[in-house]
Amino acid sequence: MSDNLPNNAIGGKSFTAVAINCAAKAGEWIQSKLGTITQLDTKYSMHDLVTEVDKGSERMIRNLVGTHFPHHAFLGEEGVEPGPEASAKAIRDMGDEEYLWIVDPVDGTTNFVHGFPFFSVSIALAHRGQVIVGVVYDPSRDELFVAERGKGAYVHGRSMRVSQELTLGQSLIATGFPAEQHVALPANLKGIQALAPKVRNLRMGGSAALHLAYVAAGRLSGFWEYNLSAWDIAAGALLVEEAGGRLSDVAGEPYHLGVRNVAASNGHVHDELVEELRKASLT
Ligand code: 2AM
Ligand code: CA
Repeated sequence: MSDNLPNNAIGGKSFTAVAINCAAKAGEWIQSKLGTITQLDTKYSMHDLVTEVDKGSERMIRNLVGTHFPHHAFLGEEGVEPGPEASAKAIRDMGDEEYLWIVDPVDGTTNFVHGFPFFSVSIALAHRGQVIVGVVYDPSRDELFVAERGKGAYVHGRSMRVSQELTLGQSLIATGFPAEQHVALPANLKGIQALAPKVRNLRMGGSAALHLAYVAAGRLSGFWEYNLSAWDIAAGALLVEEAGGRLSDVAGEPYHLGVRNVAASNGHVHDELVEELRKASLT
């Protein structure tokens, strides 16, 4: 964070401290609700699930952020109409706010509903379109990933660095199945077909934010996914950058809050990853 940004507000808590507090509180609460889901609603499609826990977690984070920073803007997944057009419009409308909190209260809702322990709370703070704080919390493993622009990335206080693999052949790469079936799913399947024989192996964990945190932590060499929203990516994007990795859209163009098709890596394998995705898209 640059020195001319006001770092404190009510109660003297820094942006990062509030983000950590929100993620930890919400994460602890969603973990306590694991296995209790009785009512399941679908949003955009049968693949797009939402529960009372998503909504409750977002409410909790919104209230806490609002207490400390009442003049900051807030963009949460559950506050936006379902579907890719509405989420793209939301970030177009709000992306330039002076301070914008970008929140996914449960990233990996499908996993949460099924009790598959790979979901997270993702909280980012952007200053005029640039992410300055990113926190991803995995309550199943009690792992808190934190990055502040210019100050590095940390998991439970330990500095994180991306992995060292130099080629796709040495790489463990993750992706995700997009819910949108007409454009994004076929595009992703082409990418999977192209990359599967070229990488050490592929993983599809089901939480984009956590996959990005794993790239930052050096547990994955890279990650790509189509049709994500700002709240899936923003916090993890800063984690990857501050851990020394690279982030772009799948065509290799620089990351910004409006990017929906994302590629992230340890940097070394980035060009190769993007090139394979580009070639696959032409098939
Ligand atoms: P979510 O659980 O917050 O919806 C899984 O591949 C990743 O895609 C998750 O991060 C998931 O986030 C995200 N995702 C984006 N759009 C989705 C949708 N319509 N349905 C399910 N997952 C979606
Ligand atoms: Ca979500």
